[in-house]
Amino acid sequence: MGCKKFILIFFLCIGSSFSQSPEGYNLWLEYSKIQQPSLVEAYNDLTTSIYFQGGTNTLKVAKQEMATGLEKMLGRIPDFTNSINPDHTLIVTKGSFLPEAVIKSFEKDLQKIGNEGFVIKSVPHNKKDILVVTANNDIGILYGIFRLLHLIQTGQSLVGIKLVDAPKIDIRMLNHWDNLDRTVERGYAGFSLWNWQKLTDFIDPRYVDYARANASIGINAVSLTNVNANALILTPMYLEKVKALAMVFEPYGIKVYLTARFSAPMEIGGLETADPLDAKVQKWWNDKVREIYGYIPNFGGFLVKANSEGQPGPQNYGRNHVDGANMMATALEPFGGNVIWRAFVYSEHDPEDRAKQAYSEFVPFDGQFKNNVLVQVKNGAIDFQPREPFHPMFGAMPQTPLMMEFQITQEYLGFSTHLVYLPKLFEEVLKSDTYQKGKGSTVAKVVDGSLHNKKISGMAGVANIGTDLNWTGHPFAQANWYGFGRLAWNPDLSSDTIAEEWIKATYTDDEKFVVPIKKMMMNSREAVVNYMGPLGLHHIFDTGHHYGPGPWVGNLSRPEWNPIYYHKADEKGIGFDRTPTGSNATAQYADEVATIFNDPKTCPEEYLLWFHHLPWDYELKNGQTLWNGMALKYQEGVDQVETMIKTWETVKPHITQTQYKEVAMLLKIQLKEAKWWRDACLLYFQTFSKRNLPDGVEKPKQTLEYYKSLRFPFAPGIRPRWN
Ligand code: BDP
Repeated sequence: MGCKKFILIFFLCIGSSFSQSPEGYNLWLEYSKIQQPSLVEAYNDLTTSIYFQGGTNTLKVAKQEMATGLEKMLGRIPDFTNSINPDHTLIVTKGSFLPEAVIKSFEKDLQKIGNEGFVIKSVPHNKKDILVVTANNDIGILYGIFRLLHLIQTGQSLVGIKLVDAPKIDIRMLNHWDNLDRTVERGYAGFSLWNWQKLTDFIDPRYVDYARANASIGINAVSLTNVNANALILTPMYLEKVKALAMVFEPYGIKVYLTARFSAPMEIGGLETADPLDAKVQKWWNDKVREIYGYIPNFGGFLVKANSEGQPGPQNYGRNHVDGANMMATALEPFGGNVIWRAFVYSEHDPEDRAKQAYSEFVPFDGQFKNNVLVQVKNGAIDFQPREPFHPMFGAMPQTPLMMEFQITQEYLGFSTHLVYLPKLFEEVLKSDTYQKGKGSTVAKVVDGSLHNKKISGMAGVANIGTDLNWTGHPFAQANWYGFGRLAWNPDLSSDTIAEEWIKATYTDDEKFVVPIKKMMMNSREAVVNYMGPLGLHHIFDTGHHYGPGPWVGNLSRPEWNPIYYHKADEKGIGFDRTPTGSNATAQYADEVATIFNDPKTCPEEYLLWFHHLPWDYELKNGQTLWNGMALKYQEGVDQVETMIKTWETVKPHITQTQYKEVAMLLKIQLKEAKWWRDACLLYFQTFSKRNLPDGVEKPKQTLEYYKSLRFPFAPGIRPRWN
């Protein structure tokens, strides 16, 4: 596509992206009219005369965003000028163009904020206070504008403001598990946004809105395609299309990554091998990378799933992860690209506890990867469960940048019908102390690189975005996209703060809505843990699609795909012994952590059955037997959903009918499914415990046979076949 044509389409899209849209489409960028007259007046005073130093595409989109946002919120078209004059109330410009009179008050701030940070500060100028938004680079200005608009939308005072902010993590990335046929693996919000057939000529305005949403929370990288990759994405026909998307994203500071199928040299290159030590294979990757940069000069690099769940990789040729990753890193290095190599590996031929395998395979390679390789590690050692202890690899590879991989899409958390506020889960992991360099060695410090002075850092989230009108299926799942971005920007933020920001920007800042809804969101994660897998139970989902409970499943070809492998229930008790008397997975943690996990008396009860196989009569901290305590937890999860429903009813007056009804209906489904989980799991575990349900736990309405007979051949998100 010619550049001029592209720019024209691009700005047409920006225009159209702000038209009236169905509820939920605008995400946290609704820019609804500020109601309080005193606030409107104060914001109007500050934005009466705006000096906006424009120029580049990034600054153009920043200005456009500001114009739209201010007009919608304050009801007045803002007055921009591009030459400085004494009447200005707001100045937006890069640090190097700040007026002489104020430049001094920004010098120190600008030194602190790096390439992507920004400053929003009120300073005295010409006998009045003016507001200045500044940064070292254009992208910082865009981030600063988004933050300013957020502050206004959420009714915060700008008087005397001094906000100096910069991301703590370099690569803040969404991983889309989107297939070229537009199905989304583990996607519950419709089809893939990427309309490959219509690209390159048709640029869907949603691409722009997607980029706006990401930039507004600081996401600066996206991997477009499924980690179970199809090599065709690396062929010229698709690279043209990827280029069109990359050009839409570029002004928003977003780099495109692609998933690279390890066997691509054979599948699309006509070679007989994909052996990373073969000179022809190396040349193929070098040439391919050069070709990609010809299309996309700011290409980010490759995301690779290799030798995992049947995907090809270096081990097919007797080589290892270092050989594979470094081969690609060598090809990308001259262009500044990165390899993000996933550590999600486990093998059916390895009898070792699955929870131990990634650590065993990767940790010995510490220090051997090239500088532009990041190893991407899931938050826990199994697989995105409602609750897992932090992955033991965090902190254990001091010489290798470890990227965090969270799952925003709710594969194991009720799909897009369950309201679960995930930043609570993310925060729990990030705050966990690895003790790898003594007390205070949190996962957040490993991931942001500060614990071991890493040169590059990253956090990825498996996206929950699709073609649904509201992007994420469940309106509250938008908060998970939002919260992921905010934590990738600053992993030390609290999930509480993020929930409040999101509610205010998305719905209203009326405390009568904010307070109860924040409480509901904050409790929602524990509710899902309770009704799916309390006390450290994990991976007891039904096969393949992972929709609903299937703790009885034990007939799958690979042992570690069977729920019975994980809960190990028998007549004596339940749980996976990962202490030295069992798989000894605890030995992969620092001594301080292992000691706590090894003893059931000190092991936090939320991880009890993750690390211990305990008798049904084992006494919990609250004095209950394990069986009774577990049953009561399942009940508590159901009760918590009932409470969510009641809470939602109380806020009805504060939202529209449509908003109210949508969530009310979804909560009803959640309640039905929470009961399904409780009843199916308790009936099944009861066949081992041989004990009655304690008082307070509702009797199941169906038999175990009924729950076992349920089939869902068309549950969403499952791939029709493995690539
Ligand atoms: C599992 C998913 C599977 C993914 C895999 C991965 O069930 O669809 O391909 O993770 O992360 O949780 O590679």
